Order: sequence, then C-alpha cells, then structure tokens
Amino acid sequence: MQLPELGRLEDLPQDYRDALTAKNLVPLWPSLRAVLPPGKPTSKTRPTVWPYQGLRPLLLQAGELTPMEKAERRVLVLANPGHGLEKMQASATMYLGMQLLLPGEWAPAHRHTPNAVRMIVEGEGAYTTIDGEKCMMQRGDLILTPTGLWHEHGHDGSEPVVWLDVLDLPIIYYMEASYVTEGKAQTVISDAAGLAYQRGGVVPAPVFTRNAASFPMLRYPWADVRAALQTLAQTQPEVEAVQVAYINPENGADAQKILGFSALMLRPGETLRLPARSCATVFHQIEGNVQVDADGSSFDLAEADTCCMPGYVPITLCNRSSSSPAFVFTADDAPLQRKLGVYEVRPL
Ligand code: GTQ
Repeated sequence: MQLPELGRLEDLPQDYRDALTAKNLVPLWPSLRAVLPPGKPTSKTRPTVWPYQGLRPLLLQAGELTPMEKAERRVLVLANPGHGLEKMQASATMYLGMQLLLPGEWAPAHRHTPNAVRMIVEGEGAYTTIDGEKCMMQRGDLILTPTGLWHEHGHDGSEPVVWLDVLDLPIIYYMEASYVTEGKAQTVISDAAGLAYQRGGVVPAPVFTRNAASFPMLRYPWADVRAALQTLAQTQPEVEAVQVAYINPENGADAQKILGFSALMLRPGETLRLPARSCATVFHQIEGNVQVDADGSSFDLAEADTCCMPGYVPITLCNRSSSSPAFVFTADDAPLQRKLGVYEVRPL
C-alpha cells in the first residue's frame, strides 16, 4: 500500500525551524518515513566480500611496518563501505578483523566489555589465554572471549598465525558501553581448555560444586565440529541444512549472548536456499568453495574468504564442487535480535 506523502522540512517557515533548533526540537514528520520505512528496514550494510588472498600480503606487511608495541593488536579491520570504512563495522552490530601474530610475539592482557570470538585461519603454535585457560589455536577452531574476561595472545611456533576476530563492538560502542582495562600477564591455570565439555550429552557435574560458570567452554576444536557435520550428513541424509550451532554446553543457549555462531556443511554440488532473516550474516569459508548470492550480489568464496550480507534478504549458498563437501563458518546477530523481540524469518 502506498503511504501518503508527509510534509517536508522545507515546507516549514524558516523562522519556525530556527525556533525549534534553538530549543533542541525536531519535527518528526519530515523524517518519519526514514526511521520507519514501510515493510523492510533500510540497511547500510552492503553485501561485501574480503578475499583472503587480497588482504593476506597487506596483513603480513603490517607485521613489518608496525611492531607489536605500536599495535597491541595487529589487526586489519574488514570494514563495510556502506557504513563508512572509518566506522570499522561489517554490519550494524558486527566487527570483523584479521589479526596477525608473528612467532615469539605477545599481545598483552586486557579485558573489555565487547564480546570477541576468534576463528583461526592459518598457522600453528599460537594460543590465547582466557581467564587462565590456555587455548591452543588450530585452523578452523573457534575460541570465545566473552565480555569481561582477561585475554592475551602468545605464539611459540615458527610461522605467522592469522585469525578472524568477530566482535559485537559496533553495538556495544553504539550503546556507549565499550571500554578496556589493561592488565598483567595471566597465570595459566589450565591448558586443557574446555576438554571436559567435549563429549556429547554429558557435562561436568561434581557433586556439591556444580560449575555455574556462564561460559564453561571457550574452545570449539574444528576437528570435532567437522566430524559432527559429517556424521549429521551421513546419518540424516534428508536433513535440509547440514548445520550445527555453537552453544553453551551447560544450558544449550547460544555460545555468546549477542552474536550467534554456526558451521555449515554443503554436500558436493548442494545448493541451499536460506529464507530472509532479520539478522545480518557473515560467512567465512573454512574448506572448499561456496558461492554466496543475496541482494543482487554474488561472491565466490575460496578458502579463508569472508563476506557479509544484510538482514531481510534471502541468501543462496552453492557448493561449487561436485565431488567435495564445503565447510562454512557463520556469524549473525540473531541472539541479540531474539532477546530484543525483533527477530524474524520470512519464509521463501
Ligand atoms: O584480540 O583482544 O580485533 O581487543 C579488536 C579488539 C581484537 C583482541 C580485535 C581487541 C582484540
């Protein structure tokens, strides 16, 4: 239905507009359609792809140009031009960065209000220590750094290590709730982070001292997630999407409170049509080659490539190989939207 056209700012006499401005007042009607567009939100989030082979040499160059002491976190931010590059946003809520740590380097301990996760892209021998739990980094692993927990990154290996940071920094910053506290190097309490939780159906439950930690599992090894996807594909061939969600094993809730994370397997030659959802979605290719189509854009993801798509558009994923499965990591802001009551799925 066509909405009636509303009065414009220019329709008002200048002296009236000046009188409003002088009293910090603004008429709603000239802006009403902009803040409440009919049917579907306007989105600054543009479909955007960041091919890894394009950014990798620049990230390695940052390793030569900027020592750790001058960077603290050596990161190239994957910024969405629709929001303006200087905003450092992939979407309204999501921040993406590729972080480089060179052998022997140390990214000092701090803690902050935004939640972070790391998806390891390449290299061996690096680790991150979160509240005393040392988490080794291997390609495809997901490591959580929930809000407020101390974390620092170290590297005992011999090759550069790169990982993808996904943070809810834009929304926390917008809320004027983003800040950091610097700290001293942590004492490692355990280097078997989360191992106690990596068995389906059972969680640690010592009598009397049941762990009520809100983030009991910090590391989700790719080998286990990949095996879960392959088992799902083998045992439930009729399932529409071979997909697993990263959850908190104590309570089955999303692994973190604001952003949600999942892994998808596309069977050889498979095309998957995802309905329009209100959340924005990030796709990161772990293995294989997937074509992502949405909102008039088409991205051919090679290994380690990352793209983001706005909400409210259907998305099609297509495994370009007819002989090998493809594996994709996804991040979205569905957990936040569900909590706020604005999450929607619009069936195809
Ligand atoms: O590794 O702690 O990409 O604090 C941005 C902010 C990474 C980190 C980022 C951070 C970190």
